[in-house]
Order: sequence, then C-alpha cells, then structure tokens
Amino acid sequence: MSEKLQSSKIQGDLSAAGSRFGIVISRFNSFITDRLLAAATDALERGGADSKDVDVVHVPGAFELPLAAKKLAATGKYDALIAIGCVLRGETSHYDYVCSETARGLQLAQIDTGLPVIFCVLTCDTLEQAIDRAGLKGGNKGFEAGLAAMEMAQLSRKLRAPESKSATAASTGPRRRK
Ligand code: INI
Repeated sequence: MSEKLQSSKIQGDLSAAGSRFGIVISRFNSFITDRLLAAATDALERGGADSKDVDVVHVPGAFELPLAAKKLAATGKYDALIAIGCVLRGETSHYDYVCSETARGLQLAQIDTGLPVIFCVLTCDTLEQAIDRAGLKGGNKGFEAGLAAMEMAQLSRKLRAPESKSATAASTGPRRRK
C-alpha cells in the first residue's frame, strides 16, 4: 500500500515587523516614481514596518538602480530591497537598453548577494500606461512591491541555510532582531 506524500508549504508571511528595507528610486520620471514610492512605503508601514527601518536612496535614472542596490545589499543592513523606476519608450532604441540593463542588473544584484531585490520598474510605451500603474486603473505597482518585499524578507529567513544562520554577511541578510 502506498503512503500519501505529506508536502509542506513554505512561504513568507506578509509582515514587515522587525525587518529592515532599503528602497532605491530613480528621479527620472519622478511624477510616476514618487507615487510608486508612496505606495510601497504605505504597504510596508501597514505591514508593521517602523519608518526608521526604511531607507530611501535616490539615483538619477533606472540605469543607476542596480549599482545602488548592490551597494545597499553589501551593507548587510537590510532584509529586502525595492528598486523603483519608470522607463518610457522614446523615439530611439535607448529605451530598450535602459530596460534590459536595469532588469538584468537588478536580477544580478539579488542573485549575487542573496538579498531579495524587488523589481518595481515600470516599462511603458506611454505616460498614460505608467499613470494607470501608479495609482489609477492598474492599481499601484509600488504597493505590490511593498508586499513582495515583506514576503521575500520573511521567506529568506525561512530558507536560510543552517550554516549561514550565524553569518552576518550581506549575502544572508541581517539577523532578526528580538
Ligand atoms: N531613465 C529612466 O529612469 N527612465 C527613462 O524613461 C529614461 N529615458 O527614457 O531615457 C531614462 N534614462 C536615463 C538613464 O536611466 C540613465 O540615468 C542615464 O543614461 C545616465 O546613465
């Protein structure tokens, strides 16, 4: 007779209490990015984050987000990062380079450091599409990013390898405070 396999469900809670978050945000298209930031911090605060546990770092454009994220990760102070930007298609191929390198760089930053980096970079053909996603018809992607940051911070704790639990390296994130 075959025994039933008992699988366990592992997931991160939607709680920010006791976690520290770093947000990197681009000034380019700040009309949009400021709204994404407001929603992201709203989500973190509603999840129990203390405002002193959320640092916001400003960079010129989306292209600069990956380096700032990697440097923030290297401080070892944070449980998760959120990268906020907005790239709008223009008349040349510049848009494609900025989008692909920003996405690639942010993915590399989280894979290289082991710290969750939430991708909150809008890549839109029109300003209207961006506005829709920054508080209008499409909701607010900043709020979704805040939720994802909380969840990934909590999940990372659960998935931490036993031998790395005593390590303070940036790759493992900070220790949970009592
Ligand atoms: N940066 C953005 O964040 N959004 C854009 O839409 C954008 N466009 O369209 O050019 C943009 N360009 C600037 C880029 O991110 C860098 O800051 C710049 O190239 C300096 O490295």
